[in-house]
Amino acid sequence: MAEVAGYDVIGDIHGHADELEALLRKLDYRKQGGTWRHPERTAVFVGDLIDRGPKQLEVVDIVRRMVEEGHAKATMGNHEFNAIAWRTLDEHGSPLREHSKKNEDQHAAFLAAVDGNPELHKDVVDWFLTLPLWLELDGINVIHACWHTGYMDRFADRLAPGNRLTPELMNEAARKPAPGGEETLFNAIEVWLKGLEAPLPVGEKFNDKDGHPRTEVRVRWWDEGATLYPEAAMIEEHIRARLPAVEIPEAARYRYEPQRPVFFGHYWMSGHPSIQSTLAACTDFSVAKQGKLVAYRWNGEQKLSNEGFHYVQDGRT
Ligand SMILES: [Mn+2]
Repeated sequence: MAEVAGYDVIGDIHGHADELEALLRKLDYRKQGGTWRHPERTAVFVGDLIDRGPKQLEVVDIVRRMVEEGHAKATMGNHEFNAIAWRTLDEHGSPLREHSKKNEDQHAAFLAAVDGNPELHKDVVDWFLTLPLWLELDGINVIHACWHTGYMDRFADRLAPGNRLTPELMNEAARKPAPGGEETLFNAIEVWLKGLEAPLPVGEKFNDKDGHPRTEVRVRWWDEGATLYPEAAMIEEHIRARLPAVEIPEAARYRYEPQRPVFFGHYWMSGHPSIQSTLAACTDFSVAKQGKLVAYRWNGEQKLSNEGFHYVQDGRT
């Protein structure tokens, strides 16, 4: 039998180091010389290591050691992207991500963890910038939110080797282009790291989980059959129930074409871990909202199944 790489794809951690260590232990990883490792397998992190949870730097340390010593790979989440933009200055000396109350609240747990230690803050954020935006591994694709080949075809050439951002690219990636202007790396990052969204029909709006008003809704990009708002919207049930049964715009429709499994996180799933389709699996089951920290243990199968999921909850296996 040909040797197949074994990957354990691990969902959004958001500062929950105890759950991460419990999950790694459950997957037969062991800590040796300060680094978690498995003798045969590689862990793959989908991003969103930070914000919200109680052990920000502990999570970064665990993952970074694994990556640097070759026991794991990791892609960038929107929270790492925002952390870079928070402390990167534009040509006028203003931060690329505005230091507003809302943005500060979202980043508070991480900022508290690096408070008083600007060198550590810089070191961690510099490492975030080395994380690839997506990974094409031996047999699987991995990205934080949405594998969008259209944007990859358009913008991959501009990225640093390994699909990485640079300080120069951050200027473009973090700044919204003028309305009606040509799309930039900003638009691609929005989709890759935050997901494909559709504007709601005129007059519709809702409040998100943090109470912020939204007029756009995330769509189930992995489901090519979902073309009407109530089918496509990733939204709480009571809001979905009142969405009009009209088609989402063409630009918000997308079909995942690569014939290999794709793993992602980001979507705050709840309940028992299950795949989206035999080619698509979300590994974010909301550990930061009393949910589960989830891994999909991939052994080379071309069709994913719910049997692949392993998880911990509240640090318990
Ligand atoms: Mn995310």
